[in-house]
Amino acid sequence: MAKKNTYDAESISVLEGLEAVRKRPGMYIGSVSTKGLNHLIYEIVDNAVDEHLAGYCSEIHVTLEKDGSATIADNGRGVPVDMHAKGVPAERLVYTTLHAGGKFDDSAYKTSGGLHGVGSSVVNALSVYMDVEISRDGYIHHDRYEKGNPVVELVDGLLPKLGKTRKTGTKVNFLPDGTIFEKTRFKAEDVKSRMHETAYLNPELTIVFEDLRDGKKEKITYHEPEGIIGFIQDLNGKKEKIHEPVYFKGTADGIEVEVAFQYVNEFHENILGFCNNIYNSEGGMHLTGFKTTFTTVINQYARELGILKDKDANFTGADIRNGMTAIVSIKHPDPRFEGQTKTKLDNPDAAKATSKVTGDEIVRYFDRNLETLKKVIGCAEKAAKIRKTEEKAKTNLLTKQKYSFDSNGKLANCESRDASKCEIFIVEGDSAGGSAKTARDRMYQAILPIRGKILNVEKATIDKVLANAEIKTMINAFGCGFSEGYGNDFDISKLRYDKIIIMADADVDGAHISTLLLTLFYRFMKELIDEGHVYIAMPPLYKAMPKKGEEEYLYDDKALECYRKTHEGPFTLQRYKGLGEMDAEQLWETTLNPETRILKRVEIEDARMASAVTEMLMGTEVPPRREFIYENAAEAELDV
Ligand code: TSJ
Repeated sequence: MAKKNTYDAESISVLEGLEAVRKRPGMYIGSVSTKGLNHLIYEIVDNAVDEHLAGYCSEIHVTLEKDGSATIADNGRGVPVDMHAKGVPAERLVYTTLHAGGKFDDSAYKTSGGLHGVGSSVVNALSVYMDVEISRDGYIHHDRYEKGNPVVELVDGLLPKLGKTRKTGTKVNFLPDGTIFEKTRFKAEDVKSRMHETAYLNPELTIVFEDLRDGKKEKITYHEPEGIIGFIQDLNGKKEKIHEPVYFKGTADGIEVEVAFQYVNEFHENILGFCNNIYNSEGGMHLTGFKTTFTTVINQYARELGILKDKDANFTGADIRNGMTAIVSIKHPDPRFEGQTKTKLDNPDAAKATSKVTGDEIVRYFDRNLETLKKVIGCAEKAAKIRKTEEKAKTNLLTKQKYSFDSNGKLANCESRDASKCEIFIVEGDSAGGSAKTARDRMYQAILPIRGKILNVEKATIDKVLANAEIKTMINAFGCGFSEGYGNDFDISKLRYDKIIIMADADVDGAHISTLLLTLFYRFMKELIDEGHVYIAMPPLYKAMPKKGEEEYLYDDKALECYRKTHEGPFTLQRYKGLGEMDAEQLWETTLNPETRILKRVEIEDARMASAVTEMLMGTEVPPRREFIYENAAEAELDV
């Protein structure tokens, strides 16, 4: 942006800055969906975490207030309120200047930082109001903003005082702007999960979460003195562990590296990267450094121990990480991010530092813990064996697959080849599939009926997965292949549909099918989810037919309750038990027609959740699976 060359250019650019945030919020917080909304809280919390990392704050309170606002309070030093060179309190600059944080940070080491280095000023700009109380120097100082603009009059250039206090700390209360966000209800589960994650990454910090909405008084304290070791144990849950968690930490080139890992008896890896306490869902250089060195070291050991003979090829990286759960957390003074969602750590020195610390520390550890080393190598041997068998199976199946595409009669494809407009509905059951084929918009909507329960892909090996007819049809139909531990043949640019819509009954079986499909996508086509192509259709639960007036479809019990309250006169209520009960016209109106249907986009927010999803989807119990589906379903949004 060109800077205006006038005497007050500085103040103009400040306003322009916040205006820009309101104009293009997505640029600053990723999206204006619930995910972006929750990020407002994380952004503020990250500031308080910075204060903790600076050594001054031990507690952070996060409260979802009755009125829909959020309050974040810490017991740090309090944001400086003294007059700044520009004639306003320092605090004003923090909240009105984009990226002001660093200016007041004398530690030169800004260890925390939001999604895109977003500041509290962004939260301010996107809030109806933001109320700030700073306890410091014996007083509670007060400031308030509306849509980013200060509304409190200064007293001799300083903030007014609300009273005296012996404490110190910063308290911020804000209400997100409903004209900017699609929805303004924070999602408690996501916030809790993120706070728990933050507690694991900061073992000396206590985070108190409270949800006071809907007459609730939920209060949870997160304190995890075991740090990332505790995180690993939590991630691994009830899985069968191969050894005790291994932990190490070290510093190289001014970059602090902390790692914990533990192998479980499973067929995949789960390695999470964090930089300055922020989860990097797309991974990055720190993971590269860790993986490369881990592979090299284990291969060296395997040769020294005679497990790999001269003639044997090395284990692949994926062999070695088979069954591994790991957290790689680094602190970098100047992190750069790239990737689709700007969550991939891009600093080459992060790879170097992680590599160095990992090399030094795992050798030190394994030299002293041969039993663990042998178990780890055992996992790699097992994986290598399976890989070799599967490589054969895969080549066989893929060549066969090419021919099976046309002969697969079940897919009723759409006519358009414009992927940006096409949708594919995966429909449970042949009867619903039949109605859907009649009802659909043939130009843009494809229907793929699937029968019964598809394979549980978490439990099956890759050749079984690929041998499953329905899964094969899906892979073929989507057109982008699939990826798994041993190779990445997935190419999202070839995706033939903008929306992949799961259409299942609103009952336990339906939830089970949705869950299995999500697991399949998550494991073999994760980018479909990451890039927001996967949706769940929300067929109505009821149809209300009043004696007088228009019929109305009701999509959940809340809607029914509301209908009962607002509707006068008698009406009959039809309850839909399944998609099969609807005729083609009803199906079109309620579930297929983009003008009237309700879709839920499937989003996976953070590390714990991504892991919990596979966990949940994998287990054998039914209740948590339902929870996953319905919890998301409750957030259904109109797709217009
Ligand atoms: F996001 C935010 F800015 F709104 C915010 C900041 C919200 C919350 C809940 C806390 C904070 C915050 C900032 N807590 N603690 C601080 N610390 C400082 O800003 C601070 C204090 C003293 C000094 C110093 O050098 O004396 C330096 C800084 C950065």
